[in-house]
Amino acid sequence: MRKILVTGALGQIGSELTMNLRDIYGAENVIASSRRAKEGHEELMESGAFEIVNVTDSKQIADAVKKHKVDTIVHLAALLSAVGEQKPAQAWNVNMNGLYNILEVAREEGCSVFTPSSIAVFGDSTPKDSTPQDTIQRPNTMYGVTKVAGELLCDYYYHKFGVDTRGVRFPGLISYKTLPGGGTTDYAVHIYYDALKNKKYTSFIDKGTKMDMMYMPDALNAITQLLEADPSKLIHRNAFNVTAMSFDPEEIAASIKKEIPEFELDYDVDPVRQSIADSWPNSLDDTAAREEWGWKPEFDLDSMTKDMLEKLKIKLGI
Ligand code: VAH
Repeated sequence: MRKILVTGALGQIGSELTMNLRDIYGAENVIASSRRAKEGHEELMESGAFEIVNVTDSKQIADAVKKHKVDTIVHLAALLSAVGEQKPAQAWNVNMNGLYNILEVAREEGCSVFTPSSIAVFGDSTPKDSTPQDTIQRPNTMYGVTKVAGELLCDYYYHKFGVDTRGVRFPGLISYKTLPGGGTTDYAVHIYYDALKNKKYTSFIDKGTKMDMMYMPDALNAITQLLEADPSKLIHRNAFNVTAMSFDPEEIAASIKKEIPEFELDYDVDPVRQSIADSWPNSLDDTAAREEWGWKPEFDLDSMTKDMLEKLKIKLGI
Protein backbone atom coordinates (compact mmCIF):
# COMPACT_ATOMS: atom_id res chain seq x y z
CA MET A 1 0.00 0.00 0.00
CA ARG A 2 1.29 3.47 -0.88
CA LYS A 3 2.69 5.69 1.90
CA ILE A 4 1.88 9.23 0.80
CA LEU A 5 3.20 12.62 1.99
CA VAL A 6 0.97 15.55 1.02
CA THR A 7 2.60 19.00 1.06
CA GLY A 8 0.35 22.05 1.25
CA ALA A 9 -2.19 19.76 2.93
CA LEU A 10 -4.17 22.63 4.51
CA GLY A 11 -4.76 24.50 1.24
CA GLN A 12 -7.78 24.49 -1.09
CA ILE A 13 -6.85 21.18 -2.81
CA GLY A 14 -4.82 19.63 0.03
CA SER A 15 -7.51 19.94 2.70
CA GLU A 16 -9.92 17.83 0.63
CA LEU A 17 -7.39 15.59 -1.08
CA THR A 18 -5.78 14.49 2.20
CA MET A 19 -9.11 13.21 3.57
CA ASN A 20 -9.95 11.63 0.19
CA LEU A 21 -6.57 9.84 0.10
CA ARG A 22 -7.04 8.67 3.70
CA ASP A 23 -10.39 7.13 2.69
CA ILE A 24 -8.72 5.33 -0.24
CA TYR A 25 -5.32 4.30 1.17
CA GLY A 26 -6.01 4.30 4.93
CA ALA A 27 -5.40 7.19 7.33
CA GLU A 28 -2.18 5.56 8.57
CA ASN A 29 -0.75 5.74 5.02
CA VAL A 30 -1.33 9.45 4.35
CA ILE A 31 0.87 12.00 6.11
CA ALA A 32 -0.38 15.59 5.89
CA SER A 33 2.14 18.42 6.02
CA SER A 34 2.11 22.19 5.95
CA ARG A 35 4.55 24.97 6.81
CA ARG A 36 2.39 25.70 9.87
CA ALA A 37 -0.66 24.30 11.64
CA LYS A 38 -3.88 26.23 10.95
CA GLU A 39 -7.09 26.62 12.94
CA GLY A 40 -10.16 25.04 11.37
CA HIS A 41 -8.27 21.95 10.19
CA GLU A 42 -8.38 20.02 13.47
CA GLU A 43 -10.21 17.00 11.93
CA LEU A 44 -7.52 16.65 9.26
CA MET A 45 -4.60 17.16 11.64
CA GLU A 46 -6.06 14.67 14.13
CA SER A 47 -7.24 11.97 11.67
CA GLY A 48 -3.71 10.95 10.68
CA ALA A 49 -0.06 11.95 10.87
CA PHE A 50 0.66 15.69 10.52
CA GLU A 51 4.14 17.16 10.05
CA ILE A 52 5.40 20.74 9.82
CA VAL A 53 7.21 20.86 6.48
CA ASN A 54 8.37 24.05 4.76
CA VAL A 55 9.22 22.85 1.24
CA THR A 56 11.97 25.47 0.89
CA ASP A 57 13.88 23.45 3.53
CA SER A 58 14.90 20.12 1.97
CA LYS A 59 15.92 18.65 5.36
CA GLN A 60 12.33 19.04 6.64
CA ILE A 61 11.07 17.15 3.56
CA ALA A 62 13.70 14.42 3.90
CA ASP A 63 13.06 13.98 7.64
CA ALA A 64 9.31 13.50 7.07
CA VAL A 65 9.90 11.08 4.17
CA LYS A 66 12.37 8.96 6.19
CA LYS A 67 10.35 9.07 9.44
CA HIS A 68 7.22 7.74 7.73
CA LYS A 69 8.90 5.62 4.99
CA VAL A 70 7.09 7.63 2.32
CA ASP A 71 7.08 6.25 -1.26
CA THR A 72 4.79 8.83 -2.88
CA ILE A 73 4.85 12.63 -2.56
CA VAL A 74 1.80 14.66 -3.60
CA HIS A 75 3.30 18.14 -3.78
CA LEU A 76 0.71 20.92 -3.62
CA ALA A 77 2.51 23.72 -1.74
CA ALA A 78 2.67 26.76 -4.04
CA LEU A 79 1.77 30.43 -4.39
CA LEU A 80 -1.02 31.03 -6.95
CA SER A 81 -1.26 33.48 -9.85
CA ALA A 82 -2.51 36.73 -8.30
CA VAL A 83 -0.45 36.53 -5.11
CA GLY A 84 2.52 35.51 -7.25
CA GLU A 85 2.32 38.87 -9.04
CA GLN A 86 2.35 40.66 -5.67
CA LYS A 87 5.28 38.56 -4.38
CA PRO A 88 7.22 37.24 -7.42
CA ALA A 89 10.42 36.43 -5.50
CA GLN A 90 8.51 34.40 -2.89
CA ALA A 91 6.52 32.67 -5.65
CA TRP A 92 9.78 31.67 -7.38
CA ASN A 93 11.32 30.47 -4.12
CA VAL A 94 8.36 28.36 -3.00
CA ASN A 95 7.21 27.14 -6.43
CA MET A 96 10.66 26.42 -7.92
CA ASN A 97 13.09 25.80 -5.06
CA GLY A 98 10.32 23.93 -3.22
CA LEU A 99 9.72 21.67 -6.21
CA TYR A 100 13.47 21.16 -6.74
CA ASN A 101 13.82 20.08 -3.10
CA ILE A 102 10.88 17.66 -3.46
CA LEU A 103 12.36 16.10 -6.61
CA GLU A 104 15.83 15.77 -5.05
CA VAL A 105 14.42 13.99 -1.97
CA ALA A 106 12.30 11.80 -4.26
CA ARG A 107 15.41 10.90 -6.28
CA GLU A 108 17.44 10.07 -3.16
CA GLU A 109 14.63 8.16 -1.35
CA GLY A 110 12.98 6.46 -4.36
CA CYS A 111 9.62 8.27 -4.16
CA SER A 112 7.06 8.91 -6.91
CA VAL A 113 5.92 12.54 -7.28
CA PHE A 114 2.56 14.03 -8.29
CA THR A 115 2.50 17.80 -8.57
CA PRO A 116 -0.14 19.88 -10.42
CA SER A 117 0.60 22.33 -13.18
CA SER A 118 -2.00 24.82 -14.36
CA ILE A 119 -3.63 26.43 -17.38
CA ALA A 120 -1.45 29.35 -16.28
CA VAL A 121 1.38 27.79 -18.35
CA PHE A 122 -0.28 29.26 -21.44
CA GLY A 123 0.03 32.90 -22.54
CA ASP A 124 -1.23 35.38 -25.14
CA SER A 125 0.56 33.57 -28.01
CA THR A 126 -1.11 30.23 -27.20
CA PRO A 127 -4.18 29.23 -29.30
CA LYS A 128 -7.09 30.29 -27.05
CA ASP A 129 -9.84 27.87 -28.11
CA SER A 130 -9.48 24.10 -27.60
CA THR A 131 -5.91 24.80 -26.49
CA PRO A 132 -3.87 21.77 -27.60
CA GLN A 133 -1.97 19.46 -25.24
CA ASP A 134 1.31 20.30 -27.03
CA THR A 135 1.55 23.98 -27.98
CA ILE A 136 3.24 27.34 -27.34
CA GLN A 137 3.84 28.12 -23.65
CA ARG A 138 4.93 31.76 -23.12
CA PRO A 139 3.14 32.85 -19.91
CA ASN A 140 3.58 36.39 -18.63
CA THR A 141 3.02 35.72 -14.91
CA MET A 142 5.58 34.51 -12.36
CA TYR A 143 3.14 31.71 -11.43
CA GLY A 144 2.94 30.64 -15.08
CA VAL A 145 6.75 30.77 -15.46
CA THR A 146 7.18 28.53 -12.40
CA LYS A 147 4.57 26.10 -13.70
CA VAL A 148 6.21 25.79 -17.15
CA ALA A 149 9.61 25.34 -15.51
CA GLY A 150 8.05 22.86 -13.08
CA GLU A 151 6.67 20.75 -15.92
CA LEU A 152 10.11 20.67 -17.56
CA LEU A 153 11.90 19.90 -14.27
CA CYS A 154 9.53 16.98 -13.57
CA ASP A 155 10.11 15.63 -17.10
CA TYR A 156 13.89 15.99 -16.53
CA TYR A 157 13.78 14.03 -13.28
CA TYR A 158 11.81 11.26 -15.01
CA HIS A 159 14.09 10.97 -18.06
CA LYS A 160 17.44 11.61 -16.27
CA PHE A 161 16.89 9.84 -12.92
CA GLY A 162 13.83 7.61 -13.46
CA VAL A 163 11.74 9.44 -10.82
CA ASP A 164 8.08 8.54 -11.49
CA THR A 165 6.72 12.08 -11.92
CA ARG A 166 3.11 12.79 -12.90
CA GLY A 167 0.89 15.87 -13.08
CA VAL A 168 -2.05 17.64 -14.65
CA ARG A 169 -2.69 21.23 -15.78
CA PHE A 170 -5.59 22.16 -13.51
CA PRO A 171 -8.09 24.84 -14.53
CA GLY A 172 -9.79 26.96 -11.88
CA LEU A 173 -10.94 24.69 -9.05
CA ILE A 174 -14.21 25.28 -7.26
CA SER A 175 -14.92 23.87 -3.80
CA TYR A 176 -16.98 24.59 -0.70
CA LYS A 177 -14.68 23.28 2.03
CA THR A 178 -11.58 25.52 1.94
CA LEU A 179 -11.46 28.93 0.28
CA PRO A 180 -8.77 29.36 -2.44
CA GLY A 181 -6.02 31.85 -1.68
CA GLY A 182 -4.70 34.41 -4.13
CA GLY A 183 -5.92 33.00 -7.43
CA THR A 184 -7.45 34.60 -10.51
CA THR A 185 -10.28 32.07 -10.76
CA ASP A 186 -11.29 32.59 -7.11
CA TYR A 187 -14.25 34.73 -8.25
CA ALA A 188 -16.01 31.51 -9.26
CA VAL A 189 -15.90 30.34 -5.62
CA HIS A 190 -16.76 33.64 -3.92
CA ILE A 191 -19.80 34.14 -6.18
CA TYR A 192 -21.55 31.18 -4.53
CA TYR A 193 -20.90 32.45 -0.98
CA ASP A 194 -22.19 35.93 -1.84
CA ALA A 195 -25.18 34.55 -3.74
CA LEU A 196 -26.35 32.84 -0.55
CA LYS A 197 -25.37 35.63 1.88
CA ASN A 198 -26.33 38.73 -0.17
CA LYS A 199 -28.20 37.50 -3.29
CA LYS A 200 -25.62 39.51 -5.28
CA TYR A 201 -21.95 39.39 -6.26
CA THR A 202 -19.52 42.00 -7.61
CA SER A 203 -17.10 40.25 -9.95
CA PHE A 204 -13.43 41.28 -10.29
CA ILE A 205 -13.34 39.41 -13.61
CA ASP A 206 -15.17 41.05 -16.53
CA LYS A 207 -18.12 39.71 -18.50
CA GLY A 208 -17.17 37.61 -21.51
CA THR A 209 -13.97 36.31 -19.85
CA LYS A 210 -14.20 32.57 -20.39
CA MET A 211 -11.92 30.32 -18.32
CA ASP A 212 -11.70 26.57 -17.84
CA MET A 213 -13.02 25.37 -14.49
CA MET A 214 -13.58 22.13 -12.56
CA TYR A 215 -15.47 21.08 -9.45
CA MET A 216 -13.18 19.76 -6.69
CA PRO A 217 -14.58 16.17 -6.63
CA ASP A 218 -13.49 15.80 -10.27
CA ALA A 219 -10.05 17.26 -9.46
CA LEU A 220 -9.58 14.73 -6.64
CA ASN A 221 -10.52 11.91 -9.00
CA ALA A 222 -8.04 13.18 -11.60
CA ILE A 223 -5.20 13.03 -9.04
CA THR A 224 -5.93 9.48 -7.82
CA GLN A 225 -6.69 8.18 -11.33
CA LEU A 226 -3.37 9.51 -12.68
CA LEU A 227 -1.47 8.26 -9.60
CA GLU A 228 -2.74 4.72 -10.30
CA ALA A 229 -2.59 4.90 -14.12
CA ASP A 230 -0.56 2.31 -16.08
CA PRO A 231 2.81 4.10 -16.58
CA SER A 232 3.37 2.35 -19.92
CA LYS A 233 0.43 4.29 -21.37
CA LEU A 234 1.59 7.74 -20.18
CA ILE A 235 3.07 9.89 -22.95
CA HIS A 236 2.64 13.34 -21.41
CA ARG A 237 3.22 12.39 -17.73
CA ASN A 238 3.52 15.82 -16.10
CA ALA A 239 1.31 18.20 -17.87
CA PHE A 240 -1.99 16.71 -18.93
CA ASN A 241 -4.62 19.27 -19.93
CA VAL A 242 -7.72 18.46 -17.89
CA THR A 243 -10.98 20.40 -17.84
CA ALA A 244 -14.67 19.95 -17.08
CA MET A 245 -16.27 23.17 -18.25
CA SER A 246 -15.56 26.67 -19.50
CA PHE A 247 -17.66 29.68 -18.54
CA ASP A 248 -17.63 33.44 -18.01
CA PRO A 249 -19.18 35.38 -15.10
CA GLU A 250 -22.51 35.83 -16.94
CA GLU A 251 -22.83 32.06 -17.47
CA ILE A 252 -22.14 31.09 -13.85
CA ALA A 253 -24.57 33.82 -12.76
CA ALA A 254 -27.26 32.36 -15.05
CA SER A 255 -26.66 28.94 -13.50
CA ILE A 256 -27.03 30.41 -9.98
CA LYS A 257 -30.24 32.24 -11.03
CA LYS A 258 -31.82 28.85 -11.82
CA GLU A 259 -31.54 28.16 -8.05
CA ILE A 260 -31.75 31.76 -6.70
CA PRO A 261 -33.88 33.73 -9.21
CA GLU A 262 -33.31 37.07 -7.45
CA PHE A 263 -29.51 36.78 -7.69
CA GLU A 264 -27.78 39.84 -9.25
CA LEU A 265 -24.28 40.18 -10.71
CA ASP A 266 -22.35 43.39 -11.22
CA TYR A 267 -18.67 44.23 -11.91
CA ASP A 268 -15.71 45.99 -10.34
CA VAL A 269 -12.93 44.64 -12.55
CA ASP A 270 -9.45 44.17 -11.03
CA PRO A 271 -7.03 45.09 -13.84
CA VAL A 272 -4.25 42.81 -12.56
CA ARG A 273 -6.37 39.66 -12.32
CA GLN A 274 -8.25 40.60 -15.52
CA SER A 275 -4.99 40.79 -17.47
CA ILE A 276 -3.95 37.40 -16.07
CA ALA A 277 -7.33 35.89 -17.03
CA ASP A 278 -7.13 37.43 -20.52
CA SER A 279 -3.77 35.66 -21.08
CA TRP A 280 -5.22 32.22 -20.34
CA PRO A 281 -7.15 29.90 -22.71
CA ASN A 282 -10.89 30.12 -23.30
CA SER A 283 -11.11 26.32 -23.43
CA LEU A 284 -8.73 23.34 -23.29
CA ASP A 285 -8.46 20.18 -25.40
CA ASP A 286 -8.05 17.36 -22.85
CA THR A 287 -8.10 14.44 -25.33
CA ALA A 288 -4.64 13.22 -24.25
CA ALA A 289 -5.77 12.71 -20.63
CA ARG A 290 -8.92 10.95 -21.80
CA GLU A 291 -6.94 8.63 -24.08
CA GLU A 292 -3.87 7.95 -21.88
CA TRP A 293 -5.55 7.37 -18.48
CA GLY A 294 -9.34 7.55 -18.92
CA TRP A 295 -9.98 11.08 -17.62
CA LYS A 296 -13.72 11.93 -17.58
CA PRO A 297 -15.28 14.65 -15.40
CA GLU A 298 -18.67 14.07 -13.78
CA PHE A 299 -19.81 17.64 -12.94
CA ASP A 300 -20.97 20.30 -15.37
CA LEU A 301 -21.85 23.91 -14.46
CA ASP A 302 -25.45 23.30 -13.36
CA SER A 303 -24.74 20.12 -11.36
CA MET A 304 -21.79 21.89 -9.68
CA THR A 305 -23.99 24.92 -8.87
CA LYS A 306 -26.67 22.72 -7.30
CA ASP A 307 -24.11 20.85 -5.16
CA MET A 308 -22.15 23.98 -4.16
CA LEU A 309 -25.27 25.85 -3.01
CA GLU A 310 -26.59 22.78 -1.16
CA LYS A 311 -23.31 22.20 0.70
CA LEU A 312 -22.71 25.92 1.41
CA LYS A 313 -26.21 26.33 2.91
CA ILE A 314 -25.22 23.66 5.46
CA LYS A 315 -21.71 25.13 6.01
CA LEU A 316 -23.01 28.69 6.43
CA GLY A 317 -26.09 27.65 8.39
CA ILE A 318 -28.40 29.41 5.90
C1 VAH B 1 -5.17 30.56 -9.92
N1 VAH B 1 -6.70 28.85 -9.09
O1 VAH B 1 -6.17 31.22 -10.18
C2 VAH B 1 -5.36 29.06 -9.66
C3 VAH B 1 -5.26 28.26 -10.93
C4 VAH B 1 -5.87 28.10 -13.35
C5 VAH B 1 -5.98 28.89 -12.09
O2 VAH B 1 -3.96 27.95 -11.27
O3 VAH B 1 -4.05 31.02 -9.86
